[in-house]
Amino acid sequence: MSLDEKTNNSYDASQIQVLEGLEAVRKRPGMYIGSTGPRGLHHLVYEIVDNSIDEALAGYCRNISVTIQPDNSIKVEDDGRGMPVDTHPKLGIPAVEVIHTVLHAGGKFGGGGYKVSGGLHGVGASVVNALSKKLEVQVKRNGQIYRQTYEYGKTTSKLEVIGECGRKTGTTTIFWPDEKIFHETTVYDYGTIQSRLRETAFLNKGIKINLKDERAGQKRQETFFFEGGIKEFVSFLNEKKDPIHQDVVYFEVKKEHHTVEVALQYTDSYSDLILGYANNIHTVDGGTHIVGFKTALTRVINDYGSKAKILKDNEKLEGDDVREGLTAIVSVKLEEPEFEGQTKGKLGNTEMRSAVDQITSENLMYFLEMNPQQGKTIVEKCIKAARAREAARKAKDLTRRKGALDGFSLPGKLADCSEKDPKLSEIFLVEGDSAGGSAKDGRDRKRQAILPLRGKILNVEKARLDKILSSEEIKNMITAFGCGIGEDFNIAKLRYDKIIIMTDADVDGAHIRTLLLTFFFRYMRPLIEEGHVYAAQPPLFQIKKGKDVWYTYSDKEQEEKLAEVANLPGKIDIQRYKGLGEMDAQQLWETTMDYNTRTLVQITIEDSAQADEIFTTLMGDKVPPRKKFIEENAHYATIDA
Ligand code: 28F
Repeated sequence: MSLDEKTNNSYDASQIQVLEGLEAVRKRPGMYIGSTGPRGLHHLVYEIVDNSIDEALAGYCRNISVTIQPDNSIKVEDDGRGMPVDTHPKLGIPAVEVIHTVLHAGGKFGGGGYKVSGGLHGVGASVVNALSKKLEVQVKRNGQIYRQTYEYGKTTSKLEVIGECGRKTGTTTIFWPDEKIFHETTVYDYGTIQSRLRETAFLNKGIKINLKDERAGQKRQETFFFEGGIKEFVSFLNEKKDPIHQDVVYFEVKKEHHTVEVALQYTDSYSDLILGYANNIHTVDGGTHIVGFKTALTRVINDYGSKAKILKDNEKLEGDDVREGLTAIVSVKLEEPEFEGQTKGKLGNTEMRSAVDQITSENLMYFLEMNPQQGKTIVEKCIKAARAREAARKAKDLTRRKGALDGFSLPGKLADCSEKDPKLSEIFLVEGDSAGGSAKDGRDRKRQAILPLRGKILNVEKARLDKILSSEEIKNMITAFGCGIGEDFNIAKLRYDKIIIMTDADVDGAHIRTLLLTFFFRYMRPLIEEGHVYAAQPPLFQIKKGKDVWYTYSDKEQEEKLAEVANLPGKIDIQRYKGLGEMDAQQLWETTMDYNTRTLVQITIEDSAQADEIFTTLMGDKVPPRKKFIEENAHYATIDA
């Protein structure tokens, strides 16, 4: 059937394809944007911005602006060439309409540059359109301003010229997310968009990205523009650390089918932060580019160290030694990236391993030879790390010989549970011996183990592994959990499904919880990543009236409960709990440990770079950044925790 025979109530193949495509997106949005929670909501922004980034990487766009509008709609503008508006030869509709209504259309493969921004390979516009209750696109091209509108992905107006624009060109997209899809929330979070746009600007040097919030009471705006790209990204990540050498090592090598860009700088910290990207997508699970980088790093530091006579011939530095205190960004851009793993967070292209290895080897060796003073400082830092690792290994072997660290003899303070299946058992880390005693008496002995912690544990942010392993509390936890530490860590050996931190609901309790989380984040990160770590929520108050007893867990709940019981008979008695130790075993069980009545808060990491920054700021040894962080975030730490 030719197009002109089409009547307006009949569908030809392409219209049916359009409807099916967008229906598919609306039926299973998670398949296209990961989730329909806040992360999926923010993914809509990234998809549209990626299209502008592609236009910038093609060399036609210099400025991108993102605006959160008062009604929580998002406006993205770029000054690229403007989406094409000519009529599609087969479909008989404008190209801009095809891009917004046909799934898997708009992919910008072929032609000069290769599409490098992440996400759905340019199909983002049609997915965002399908998941928006309204979307408007304006194109400045050929001296005219074109406009078209859609609702739930379906065209609601013909492409029309609404004005003139002289020589200006570009694309502007405004979309209103569909609350029927994003039922959890359609409210955008400035900080989330801010950190993503900042990261995007770091990864694409020279592109100016403006962010503006126009919502009442939170109006603000800022611009991200980094000529130095990932070199400035490393400096940004190291702002709250102490670099041990002057320059950020930086090199970029463009080959015919891929580009490799690396920036790195060592600090006096004991942990490493290595962020990998492929086509601007953060490869959270690493991949071939990261393997290649790490292999080259270890080889070059050893080769340079022995060539410069800083390393003795028998001294050999291991991977962990050369990564201690390292902040590095490895960003690769390639035509056909292969993402692997459950969350597609791992780069699979085998050619990138050797490519990154070879480029890093040549350029890092060149930097060290041209900067011998900085080279010496770096190698000496790695040697110190190696010596500490040796000391830690001796400490582990020593304690292992005494049988304290291996899995067979558990620490005396641990009241273990009788259940042997890790999936069914949980361990409470309890602050203080008295609360520990009540927890032991009140618990479910079959499935609940108790490990009392005496006061504050060591702040691992400021200590090396050998010192950490000299702390009894730390050793007890390592033994009790059964899954080792650092590079020996093996989550498969974890002896409990839940690790529940139970501390007083006061400042000291919060400090102990933070110290524990710092230890887990630095030395047992998969515990948090796989959702095994929880915080118990003890009650703040007990209300007694006659023979009735209630427990409340926040000031707000306390007020509500008092109002609720106000006109019940009998004298009221209110007890504010200063600490866990004020509860007897029965109360502790009922309020905080009983599976049916307790509240547990699961600890998660949204963004590892951000988490690294927070632990460095809060637990590191630079006071000004900590003071600033606490001032800026104190309002989150309400009493109604
Ligand atoms: C606010 C969001 O989406 N900007 C875009 C362009 C420019 C071209 C283009 C986009 C379909 C398959 C080519 C213009 N002139 N901002 C944006 N700017 N898409 S999306 O073409 C998509 C076509 O490949 C463009 C010449 N070539 C490309």
